[in-house]
Amino acid sequence: MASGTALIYDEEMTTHKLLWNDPICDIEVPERLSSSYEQLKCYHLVERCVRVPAREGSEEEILLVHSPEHLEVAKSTQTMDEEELKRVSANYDAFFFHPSTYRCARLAVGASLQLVDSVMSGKVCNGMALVRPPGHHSQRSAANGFCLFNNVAIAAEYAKRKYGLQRILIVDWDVHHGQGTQYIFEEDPSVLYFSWHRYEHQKFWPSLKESDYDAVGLGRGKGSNINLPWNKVGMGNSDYLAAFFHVLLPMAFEFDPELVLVSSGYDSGIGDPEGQMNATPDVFAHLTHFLMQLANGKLCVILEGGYHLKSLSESVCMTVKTLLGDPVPQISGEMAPCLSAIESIQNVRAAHKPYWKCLMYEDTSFLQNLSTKSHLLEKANTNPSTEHESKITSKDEMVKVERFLELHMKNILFPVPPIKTAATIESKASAHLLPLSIRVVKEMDMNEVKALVSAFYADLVKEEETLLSLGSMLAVLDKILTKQVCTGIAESPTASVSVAVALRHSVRFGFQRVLCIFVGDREIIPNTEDGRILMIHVCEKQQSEKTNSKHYISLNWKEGAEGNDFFSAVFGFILPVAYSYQANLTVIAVGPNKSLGINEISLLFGLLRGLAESRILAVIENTEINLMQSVAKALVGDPTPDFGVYAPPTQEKVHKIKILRDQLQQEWKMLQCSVKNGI
Ligand code: Q9C
Ligand code: ZN
Repeated sequence: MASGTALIYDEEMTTHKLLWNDPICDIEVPERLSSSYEQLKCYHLVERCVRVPAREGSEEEILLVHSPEHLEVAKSTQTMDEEELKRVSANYDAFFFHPSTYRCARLAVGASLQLVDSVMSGKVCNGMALVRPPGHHSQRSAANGFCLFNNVAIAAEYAKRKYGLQRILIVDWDVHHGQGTQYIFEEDPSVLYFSWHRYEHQKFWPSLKESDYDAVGLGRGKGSNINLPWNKVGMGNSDYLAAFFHVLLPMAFEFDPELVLVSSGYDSGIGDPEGQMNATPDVFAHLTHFLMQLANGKLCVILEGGYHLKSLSESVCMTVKTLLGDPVPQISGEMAPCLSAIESIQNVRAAHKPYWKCLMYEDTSFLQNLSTKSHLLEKANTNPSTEHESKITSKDEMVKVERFLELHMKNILFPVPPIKTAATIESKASAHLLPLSIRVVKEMDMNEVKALVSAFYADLVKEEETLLSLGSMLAVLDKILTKQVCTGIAESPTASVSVAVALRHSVRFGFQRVLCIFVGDREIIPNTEDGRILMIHVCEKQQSEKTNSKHYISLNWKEGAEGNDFFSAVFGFILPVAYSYQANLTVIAVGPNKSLGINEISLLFGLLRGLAESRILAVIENTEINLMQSVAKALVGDPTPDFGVYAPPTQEKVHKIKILRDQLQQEWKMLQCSVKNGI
């Protein structure tokens, strides 16, 4: 299996620059590239990547997407003087030519294709290309919005031709709408294009009607264009995560891409003068981490916008660090999407209902209440408790942002040891099946175990076998609690006993919020009343008399025969609750009568590595060798296995999730994805 992260950077792409005065274009500076690269060096990330050289994209490659006329105009600018360059530039909306622009744009295309080749050939698993000029506004016959050739669109077309790919996902997290990319693929069902963008009811550039949520694609491409317009500035981490949970991820997993390309603009990050949004650099680690769970990990990140140099470069570092497999930082800020974001999410889900099985039971009755489109809602959002503060405009605010980035990011980004996984291997048989990077630790001393356990579960001390397994679980857990490793696996003859002890021990050790996902039947129900434990119990039938309380949630779920309707539970419920809770340790346990398959459980592990700084304790009943192996792989960061043909969720299951959501969304706010039901 492929491993490693490619990094592509060529200093020559800093030679493209603005030669005259133009307040619209003067933010697209060469330092965007050089300062990002310097920051990567500073955090020692460059040396951990596989260096891949850029190359020039060929004319033939550019013509995959652009017209010969467009190519000729671009080519002709190489020998022009400043006056001529200015004249040609004026033919386009927000673009400038420099004599080196053509060469740089060809390098930007070539760099993107080198990245695709590195990933598709298996030389690396994923990677990032730092390129200028950017691409996503560029159209078949026009430069636009600082973009000459559409790097990502060419990369997608190239991957389709050269590798015969049938499904490519493009995620455009730049704060502007990549209308160029939309136009190129709007009739093409083999490319799923997702873009969120500052829109403000069409007031924000490029101010197009076709950037709204009802532009879903054309002809055979209907349903393969997803626009999520942001109608307010100030969107932050929770709004972006909600967009992933409730829009992108369910659709992306249903689509099941063979390759994921990111139009990676960081003008959607805090401090950016164009975007005016509030998302911090660490959110990009989470977005990257989610996308790494698709397409067997084949992920190509290609730079687009980003105009606040510090915010841009820190965000680039977060992205690359995550591609390398480092622990995902804990996200900052309150976890609740704002009303305007929820409204946009609800609208795009409704618009796509006809095209996606994951949305087939979506309630769209609210549509009748909207006399026309969303601009009527503009005034309706007055609930201050769920609204973000308005834009950052003052110098003071900018200084605050700078200081925040300076302090906050240093903490997160300074060399953290890569994820290490601890295990005590009981059965010799399983040892050779586990990844080599797993560190085997010694079991805890029996007397120590007895002393520890008797403090909260006195009865357990009597059984020798139980004590033995607790000894190995506690040894692993201690390595996690003391931050010597990130993740760990413990085998146990009785998962529910081990989990009960693990939870109590972690809380006693000082962890304030421990999330436990328990799959299967269980005997001991730990006390969750103090709120320091949040239990999500996934089992076939509700077991205890304990009804749903704030901190004990029973998710009665039996995987269908077809096998992957678990997505709706994961994205629609488990992840939103988990992110709302902001745990600092995750315990995932699999007991008897597990109601989920191995793939579902692996996915759960892969996704939950995004939480609690990737600290996870896995407790697995020791009869399950195959499961152990899959879980170990997921813990060390191997990509989630393929799910095969998409099986839609049943109405009954979707309904179940909806009921839970209605019941719990006041408490766990990331569950919100529609504006009715008491918000
Ligand atoms: N009144 C990228 O981020 N702004 N391009 C034009 C005209 C152009 C952004 C404003 C912004 C282009 C790649
Ligand atoms: Zn942009």
